[in-house]
Amino acid sequence: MGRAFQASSELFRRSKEVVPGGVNSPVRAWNAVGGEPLYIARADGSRVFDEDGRGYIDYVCAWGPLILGHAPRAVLDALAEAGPRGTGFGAPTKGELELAELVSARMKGIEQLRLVNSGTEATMSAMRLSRGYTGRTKVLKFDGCYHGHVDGLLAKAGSGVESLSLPDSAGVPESFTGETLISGFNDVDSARRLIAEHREDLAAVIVEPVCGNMGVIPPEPGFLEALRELTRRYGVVLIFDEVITGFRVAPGGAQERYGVTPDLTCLGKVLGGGLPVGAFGGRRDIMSCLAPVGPVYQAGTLSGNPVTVAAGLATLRALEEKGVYRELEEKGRKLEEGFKGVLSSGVEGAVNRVGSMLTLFFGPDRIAAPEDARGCDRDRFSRFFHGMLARGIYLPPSQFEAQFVSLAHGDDDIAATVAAFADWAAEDSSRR
Ligand code: KE4
Repeated sequence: MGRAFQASSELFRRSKEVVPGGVNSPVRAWNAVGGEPLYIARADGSRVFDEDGRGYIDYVCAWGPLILGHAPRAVLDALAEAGPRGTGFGAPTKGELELAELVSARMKGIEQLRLVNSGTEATMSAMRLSRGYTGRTKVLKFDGCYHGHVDGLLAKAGSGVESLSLPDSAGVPESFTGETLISGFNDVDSARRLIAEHREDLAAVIVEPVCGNMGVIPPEPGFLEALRELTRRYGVVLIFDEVITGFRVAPGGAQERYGVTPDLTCLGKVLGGGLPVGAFGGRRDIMSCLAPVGPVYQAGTLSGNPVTVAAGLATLRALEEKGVYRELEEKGRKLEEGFKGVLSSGVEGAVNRVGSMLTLFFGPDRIAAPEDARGCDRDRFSRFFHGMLARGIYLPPSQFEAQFVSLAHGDDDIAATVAAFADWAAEDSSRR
């Protein structure tokens, strides 16, 4: 890295001595786009600042949680108030009750909620709960959807998409993914066949209602409705993994936006306002199978941590302000239209957007399923990533991630981002 990134480069060199790959989560290493990661020293509103003092308009937003923007006053005030009262008790608190009541009021499918500490913990627990409730063992997931690093869900399609899956990570025994089926995302016929064929021992279907982990891929009309009808018909638990979409694409998440109510919902990210959090919740008859009421065990030392809960309550209450979701929608639309304007000048690609989460894909002009995204021009995305970084725009370091717009992103940020894309596109095209 050049002088401009000297501090980050030195920190990265040191980190690799004591942290695997120098990072605490693989995507942060920038392997998908090359180069060395920036070390972020601080952030404010729509911007992050690296250890070399350079500022960037940020569209990672900590991978989704920071829907209000960085260091919002409401959350900082809540933390300043909660911290001095104690950073943890390992006991029930009024705050966790208020958070559960607030989530239940927003998502009518959630009659009861259990707080945990990550999205992975939420999906892992929802899977075990579904198996305990139904007495069945298999789970169906969708190609391209990611639900955290749960052993049984780190699975890839076997010989054909409709065969039992194979481990997608070292360290996961075949027996752990042997109960996992994989269908095509937005492929109703595939889902129908698999659910009907395995209905006797299928415990749950888990889906990202908007696929956010192949870049943003919205559900085709009828896809979620079909999953709802099929799972209801065979007594299979329908789980919406709303770790990204929860409180992001509508006040009540994707289940509100698309009008499909799952049996269980997994949450994270926005729910904690940037602090470590996860949650799973849903139908009372299913949730009552959880310890200490029922036989399905699940626990967590830091579940419902009072400081995290304070940040989450402040975030969700700020999202109750009138017009907030219209504002998020408008900001997302402006960025999408700006990107499309540049694409129309001769850059091959597409933009998928749902609310304030979007992805600019290079290559195909329509991305309707994960296999379309796999056909993207990843080299061009890498050049785009670095070209935008050089122009002061900090994007997710992978073609297969969502860009997030927050309430802190102003029209000037969006205009500067579009101008940077246009400037890079002209430069990149002249090189080809
Ligand atoms: P965590 O365990 O990382 O809190 O959540 C796992 C998870 C579950 N479900 C969905 C739909 C998710 O997107 C995630 C995690 N998202 C990734 C980014 N796409 C987090 C970034 C990372 O892994 O560092």
